Amino acid sequence: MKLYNFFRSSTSHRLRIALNLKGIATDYVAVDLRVDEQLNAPFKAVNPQGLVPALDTGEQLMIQSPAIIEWLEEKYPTPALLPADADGRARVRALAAIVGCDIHPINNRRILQTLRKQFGASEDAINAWCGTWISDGFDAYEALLAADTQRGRFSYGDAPSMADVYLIPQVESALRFKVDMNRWPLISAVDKACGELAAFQKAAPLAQPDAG
Ligand SMILES: N[C@@H](CCC(=O)N[C@@H](CS)C(=O)NCC(=O)O)C(=O)O
Repeated sequence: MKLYNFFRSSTSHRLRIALNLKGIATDYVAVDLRVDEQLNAPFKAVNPQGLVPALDTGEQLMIQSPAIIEWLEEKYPTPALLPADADGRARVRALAAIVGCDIHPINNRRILQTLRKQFGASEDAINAWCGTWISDGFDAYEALLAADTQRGRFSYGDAPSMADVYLIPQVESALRFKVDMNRWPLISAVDKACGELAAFQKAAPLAQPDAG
């Protein structure tokens, strides 16, 4: 399989974590967002949306990290990234959606470029924008962790789940935008637990061949 991605992209990062947890090796194809390579014709032929990641399985070209991660879960069910029961699955998907639907999309590169170019936002303003939406989502995520009477070492129980797959890249991005993580001790503890696992270490931005 060929994985089109960029080391610092958090949606690429989440897919790398899921692939590693499932033990699936891929060929790394770097798409350099710093020079807008995602908008060039060769990559647009892979993903007409001009967004990473994309996964070429040899049989299908797949886009949209949530769809690919759900596909991985169905196709390679072990180890499971979703709980066995419907209530648990709804909980894990809700945690993942806080990041995937409500934090990441409004802090994405093209949104920030529009704020800079069309609305004249300074880098301080950009950091404040990202900090606002990260804090909003992390406050809720932390509250949900705090209310979990069965809380384990990870976002849901004692094994990494789809929620962690989404959360950890967002923590990485929060640090990049100079957000103080001390405000969320439970999220920070989950980040630490994940950071001890090879699947997360190997997926980290700085461990990728295009890091720089
Ligand atoms: N919903 C998409 C979002 C993908 C996405 O936004 N990717 C970002 C990197 S994290 C990207 O390619 N940005 C390029 C740009 O904004 O021009 C997914 O989860 O795959």
